[in-house]
Amino acid sequence: MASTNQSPFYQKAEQEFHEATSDEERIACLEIMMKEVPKHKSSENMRKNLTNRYKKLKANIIKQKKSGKGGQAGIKKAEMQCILIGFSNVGKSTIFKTLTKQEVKISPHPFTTYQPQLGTFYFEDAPIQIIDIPSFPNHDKSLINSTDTLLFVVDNLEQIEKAEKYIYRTKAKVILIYNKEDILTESEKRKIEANLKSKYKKFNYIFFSNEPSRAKVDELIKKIFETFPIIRIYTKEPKKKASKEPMILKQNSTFKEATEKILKGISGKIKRARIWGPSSKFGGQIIGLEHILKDKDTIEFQTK
Ligand SMILES: Nc1nc2c(ncn2[C@@H]2O[C@H](COP(=O)(O)OP(=O)(O)O)[C@@H](O)[C@H]2O)c(=O)[nH]1
Ligand SMILES: [Mg+2]
Repeated sequence: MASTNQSPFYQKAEQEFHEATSDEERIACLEIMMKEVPKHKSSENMRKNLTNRYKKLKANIIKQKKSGKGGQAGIKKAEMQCILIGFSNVGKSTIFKTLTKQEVKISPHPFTTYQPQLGTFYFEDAPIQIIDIPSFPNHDKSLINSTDTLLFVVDNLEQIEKAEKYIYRTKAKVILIYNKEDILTESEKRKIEANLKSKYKKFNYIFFSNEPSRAKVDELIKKIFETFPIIRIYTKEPKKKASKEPMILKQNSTFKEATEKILKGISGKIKRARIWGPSSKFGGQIIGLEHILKDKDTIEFQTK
């Protein structure tokens, strides 16, 4: 396909098409190319060619979905997962980089993020997975519908309603990140805040920017952590210190469930178990298998 005389967007999309590693990515590139290619007669063949490729790829994806692939294909979902969503150029990839300290492709080109980018950040000692996915309308629907928490990034209020059709089906919790706080005047910010508090009451929101203070980053991470219905449980061996990394369990899990997560079948072999922390009456209290755990408990047990 001759790409000389094409727009810079076309050329960039074409280059990214050739470097693409997934059909989703190729489709996103082709969509830009189809939009950018001139509509006059001399490029008719080129348009046909693009449309044919596009249709083939779409058909491929539908076939894959039917055969049970799809969902979080290729992604090992962590116990706590959040996904950055929003329109292009609102600053999603920049937030990804702020949180994970990991490089991603950031550019003023509107469709830079084709493929989900995976990263991790920590709340205290608990790892949280974050994914940067393509912007609306090229977002990954199955990821949005299957994740725990959506980080919905906007840089103006109109985007909230425009995005409604993309997220209304999800069961995930949503945090609204009003980004680019740095370019807002105090009075603009006050107006936005008033709107968020009246019209968009349902959203848990935070203002953010590409140069956030440490306190701001911590505030965002805490907000995200609080959306997950989980508890962190530390384990220890008698006379030793507790584990550094907690195990992550669903809220209201029992001691039995915690031990089973460590090793299947082990709960039947427990001789004596003790607990420290929020669910204990006193440090070192002896508990039974059905004891309900709380966030930040430490458990210790001996087996027969
Ligand atoms: N002023 C300002 N610009 C930002 C901010 N965050 C990102 N940008 C710029 O917005 C553009 C798009 O950012 P990017 O993270 O790639 O957006 P994405 O398309 O949502 O992933 C880039 O030029 C960034 O430098 C911010 O907080 N303030
Ligand atoms: Mg991006």
